[in-house]
Amino acid sequence: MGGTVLITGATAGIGAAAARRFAAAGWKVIATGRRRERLDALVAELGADRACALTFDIRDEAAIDAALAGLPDGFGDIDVLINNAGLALGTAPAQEADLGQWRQMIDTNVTGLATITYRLLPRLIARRGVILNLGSVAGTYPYRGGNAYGGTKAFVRQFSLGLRSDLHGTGVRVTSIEPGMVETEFTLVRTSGDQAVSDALYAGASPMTAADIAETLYWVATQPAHLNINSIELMPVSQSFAGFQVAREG
Ligand code: NDP
Ligand code: 8X3
Repeated sequence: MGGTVLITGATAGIGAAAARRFAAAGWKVIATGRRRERLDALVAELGADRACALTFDIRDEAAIDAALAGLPDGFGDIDVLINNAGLALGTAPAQEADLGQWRQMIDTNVTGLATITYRLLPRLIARRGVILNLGSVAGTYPYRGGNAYGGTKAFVRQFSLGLRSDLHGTGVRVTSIEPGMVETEFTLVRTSGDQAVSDALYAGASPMTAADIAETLYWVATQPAHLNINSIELMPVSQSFAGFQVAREG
């Protein structure tokens, strides 16, 4: 059972958990990210016959191309693409935000995701494969400080639906996976390494775990070939919605 899955952002969090979940079920895993030492450790853990690493920054189109051209023998027939690499940077309102951080989120979460998807489409079509895109509840529900991050995830959701339409008749399945709060390095990255803020956010909230999302990814990827899950939104029980706000004069 199983095929070959390429997971972007497999050095941490959801991507690393997905690599372990698919490998445990007998899949071959192509793990990608920027941090080479983490990818090497993951490959050593999963076994070099089961896993390989491609080190690149997903914002770098030439690096993506070079990495894919260097795929080792036995890993070229990609059945599942998990577009997971991504990040949020900052929590400031738009008028106080850092434009460089907005650009990095857009370049990573939007342009990088679209680029690697485009490059892998021929292989995925040839395999009647599966594309799983990591969106977020932030792409549907606005919250203060979510600005550009939420915008990138709205792109992921709509891009996923558009791919479904374009790939009609190819047998390729596409799903937008839209989690709420998952405890990973996400908040550490968002706060430029503030462990105390990250710990405080998750404390007492029983957030979802990376393994929860990995299980969902695995479940979606292994549905029968005639069945497409268009989107999945999932949250910890402790997280829900707040209302509108009204600014009054005077
Ligand atoms: P982590 O910070 O734990 O992992 C993020 C991964 O993305 C890392 O492996 C990182 O690898 C990779 N990545 C980031 N920037 C780049 C880049 N420029 N090039 C290549 N890889 C990159 O976060 P999560 O596991 O939580 O996040 C995974 C996905 O899930 C993201 O798309 C995120 O938006 C989404 N998500 C997360 C939620 C959460 O609450 N945690 C909720 C909803 C969605 P490296 O740094 O080694 O390059
Ligand atoms: C991040 C989800 O709930 O932290 O994508 O905004 S949340």
